[in-house]
Amino acid sequence: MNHLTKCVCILTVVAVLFTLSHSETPATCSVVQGVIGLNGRDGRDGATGPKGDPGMRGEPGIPGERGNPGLPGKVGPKGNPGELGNTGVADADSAMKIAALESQIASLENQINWLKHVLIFPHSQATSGNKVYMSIDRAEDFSNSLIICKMYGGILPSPENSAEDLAIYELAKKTGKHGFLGINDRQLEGKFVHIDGRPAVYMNWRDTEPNGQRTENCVEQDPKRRKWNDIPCEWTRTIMCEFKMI
Ligand code: FUC
Ligand code: CA
Repeated sequence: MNHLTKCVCILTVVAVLFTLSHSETPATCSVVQGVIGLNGRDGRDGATGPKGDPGMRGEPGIPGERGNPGLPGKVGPKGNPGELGNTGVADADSAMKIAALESQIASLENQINWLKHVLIFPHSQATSGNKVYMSIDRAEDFSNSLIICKMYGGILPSPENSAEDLAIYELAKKTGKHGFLGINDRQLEGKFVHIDGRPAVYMNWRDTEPNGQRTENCVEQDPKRRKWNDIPCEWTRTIMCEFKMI
């Protein structure tokens, strides 16, 4: 049965019932065709559905930073007392051995220095007593010559007597060049002193020297005449150095 037919039948039944209730005569079922009704309204929305399931568990968090290191442990217990020392005789023995070794080391150091000097100053050598004079084939002013001699553990030649002056002259003769002595009057005009400030007692001036007054405060050895002359310290001269051997 379609929708329209259903409505017609319902209206018919209603009409019959209405007629029966308002008539005194026995009811006779006569079918009357009614007017087609309008469409009904849409039905109301259904009730809200049940609550959904909870979501999935989240990912675990990133691990935190490492904590600070703990404090150092407590100080350990005090150590046991040391063993008894050797007897006095053994100590003295060791001290003597150490002294002997130290002396040997000093001697070896001296020999090594000597070899170094021979290698560094191969050109010319001259000796007087324990002093050795050597030259380098290079010309410098007084200050630089002094620095270079010091660098190798020496000084500029500073003769204390005739023998030493002779040895320095022999060296100058070998090089054929004038060379500075350490003796100078840079500090006080006319007062000639050694590098360490001691007054020069032995001197070997050429006639009329020293004559430089304020302008010539350094001294050169003459390679031909074995005599000294005062000259300006700024002039350059072939380097001669003096080394003391033990
Ligand atoms: C020689 C010396 C002078 C001066 C001069 C620079 O001529 O005789 O005294 O030292 O060098
Ligand atoms: Ca002079």
